[in-house]
Amino acid sequence: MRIDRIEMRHVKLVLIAPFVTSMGVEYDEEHIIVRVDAEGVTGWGESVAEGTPFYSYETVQTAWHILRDFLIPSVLGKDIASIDDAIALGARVRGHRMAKAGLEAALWDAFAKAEGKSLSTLLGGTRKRIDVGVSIGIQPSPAELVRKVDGYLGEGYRRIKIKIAPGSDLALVEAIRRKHPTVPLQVDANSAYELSDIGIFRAMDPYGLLLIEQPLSCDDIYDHSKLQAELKTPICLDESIHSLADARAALELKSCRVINIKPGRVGGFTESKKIHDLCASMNIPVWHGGMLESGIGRAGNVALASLPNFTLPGDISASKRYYKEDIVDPAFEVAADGTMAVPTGPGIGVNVVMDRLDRVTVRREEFTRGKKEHEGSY
Ligand code: OSB
Ligand code: MG
Repeated sequence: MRIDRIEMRHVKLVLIAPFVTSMGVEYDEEHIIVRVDAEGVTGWGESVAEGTPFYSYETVQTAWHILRDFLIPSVLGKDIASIDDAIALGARVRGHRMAKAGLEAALWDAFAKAEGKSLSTLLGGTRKRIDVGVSIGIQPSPAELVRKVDGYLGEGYRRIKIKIAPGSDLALVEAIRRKHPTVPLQVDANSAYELSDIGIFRAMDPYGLLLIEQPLSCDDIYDHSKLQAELKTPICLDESIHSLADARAALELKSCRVINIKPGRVGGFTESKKIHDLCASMNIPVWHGGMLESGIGRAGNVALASLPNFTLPGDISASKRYYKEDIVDPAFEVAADGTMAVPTGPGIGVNVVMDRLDRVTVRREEFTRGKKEHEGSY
């Protein structure tokens, strides 16, 4: 498929409520939407690099630079026979996985549409519906958190994840467990603790959590193995896993018993599938993480989460949980049974609503056969 044109948009989406984690407060989400036009087909992808380097070292600005100056020129105007071809062309770029994943996602959508297949089918998905959970930011009080949990359980969500940070941890778990002794519950520390904080995790161990997500440093695998050896509760790694090699190291070292897959964090759907397959072969469950994506990124997440070893509910919630209005139609919805339909139409299976996309675009640049054609501010 000849890559005729690529467009990038820096978008800024206002969250319906601030999202508070151990990394700080987010009021809006900045991402890059990538559009690829190839032989009459249009593919869409979303790079989940954020406005700030607090979750990952990548930001919208670094991803923009890497896409504009290296990744887009590596494929533009070329005849790409497969996604693996495109990956090989950009492979000299080290790291910058969120930048790579945004372009790769747009190519997957374009290839799927060219073949008239859904992205789920092209990725090897086997489910028509996926189980979804919800990731709740740190609330002003345990009582407020329990109210939020009640609301989401009422909407059908199949599992609750709460963010924790030193000083806002055990009491939150206790408060939820008092009211909901058996509801599937997990915590996410986003790397806020050290091995010397093991007492907190020992104290959480009796509460039957599904897992403890990324308790220790974002680049650690070794200390997590020491922590996991002391706990009944499975550790799940998020930030520490950037590749198949990281996943293998973590599993061989027994640093975790579950892995959270986010295509942006690992460089795209192709690497995600490899991690999924490795975990399946080792009887390690995976689940799909989230980066507060718009409907474009969310569609890709839903498709990937339809693969068979995504056996735990993902951080893939309804569009309206994040944004007043999604930029795709139809918006993503959660049914009363806590499941979400996997789109069946070609590619991502949802339509990008152009006037809504225009309204959230703060910068746009387009490239045609290696030339920068237009750069504009909205
Ligand atoms: O650690 O999983 C995380 C959002 C931004 C950055 C990191 C994380 C998250 C979430 C939100 O937990 C998940 C979602 O999209 O619902
Ligand atoms: Mg996480």
